[in-house]
Amino acid sequence: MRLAPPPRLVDGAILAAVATVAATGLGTAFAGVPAAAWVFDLHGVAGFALAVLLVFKFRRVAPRVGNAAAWNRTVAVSVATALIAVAGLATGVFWSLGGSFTVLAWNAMNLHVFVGLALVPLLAVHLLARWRPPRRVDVEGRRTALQAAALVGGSILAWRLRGALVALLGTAPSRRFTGSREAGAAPGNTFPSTSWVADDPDPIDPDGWRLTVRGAVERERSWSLGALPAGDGERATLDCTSGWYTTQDWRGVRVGRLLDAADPADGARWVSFRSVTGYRFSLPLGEARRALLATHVGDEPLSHGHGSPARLVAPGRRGFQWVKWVEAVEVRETPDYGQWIAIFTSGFTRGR
Ligand SMILES: Nc1nc2c(c(=O)[nH]1)N[C@H]1C(S)=C(S)[C@@H](COP(=O)(O)O)O[C@H]1N2
Ligand SMILES: [Mo]
Repeated sequence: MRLAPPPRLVDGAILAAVATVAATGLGTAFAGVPAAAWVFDLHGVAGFALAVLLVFKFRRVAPRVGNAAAWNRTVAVSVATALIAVAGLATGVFWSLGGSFTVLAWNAMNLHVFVGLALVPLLAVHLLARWRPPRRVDVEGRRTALQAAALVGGSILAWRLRGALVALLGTAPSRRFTGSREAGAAPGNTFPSTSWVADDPDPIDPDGWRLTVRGAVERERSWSLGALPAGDGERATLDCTSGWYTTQDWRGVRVGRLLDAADPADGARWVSFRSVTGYRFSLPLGEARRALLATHVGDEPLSHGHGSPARLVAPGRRGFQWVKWVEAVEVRETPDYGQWIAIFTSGFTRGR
């Protein structure tokens, strides 16, 4: 006898699995400390569950897709959705097994993200045309509970076996809990240089550069590079969401010292770090105080590619938040929602 759970139950479970991989996939961009490792685990487990559910689904719909007479726009969207889902699973499994490849400028992890982002709208269109909610009869009974338990248990087991397999094969020996692999173990500027989207300013003349602390402060302050307080340092890991990391000794000035000099207003809650390019990102005030504005890495002055003259070092945050080429520190009373646009557009608008 073939195991064939009710179609609407399978479809409902697929929706739940996709919602989970989408939410946790986004969540990984904010998971930079080991305590957040569960986000990656949940992402992986939900991915395995999705793979199993898709086997049931594809077995059911294959005859319809194979029937050329039945093809229309709805079927086309459904097939595209299926292909994208499979591509997402394939790139995810491949990457998490320690594999890597590059097409044009993208590695498996980049492609996994693109495919994941494409899946959400495709699935939404597919659901608008096809969604039938599970009925009571679809979910009733002990059998459903057992199948759900088997699916979740099996997926957890598969995720753990995957971890064991990677360890056994040694395919990703330097991997962090984020899945990122070490790139550039040497101290100094030799690790890779990346930008979120096309951010690539001309080198900044250090003699003309000034750092300004402004916004919700009692006294706006600004320093030339030579006058900028120095002497603070920290060993911290830059972990890019495209899947690599480097651990370095960073040197510069603790942001709290700059803030003290400018005396944040009573209502100050957020600190936004602004690049000459318009790229910007903010941290809550307390965390910003502990962060470092680095001018040096591994005893070398930062190279242009790494954000010279100064870049944010925000331990525990993923790389995209480590703003490069910082020229202003803006103290704010409210969150800066515009940053979510700025990180995508700064490479095209030059920020001015
Ligand atoms: N101004 C600016 N800062 C930026 C970026 C950017 O595009 N523009 N990219 C971020 C991303 S995605 C990462 S991973 C790190 C990379 O730092 P690196 O080039 O020194 O390795 O810088 C971050 N800081
Ligand atoms: Mo990144």
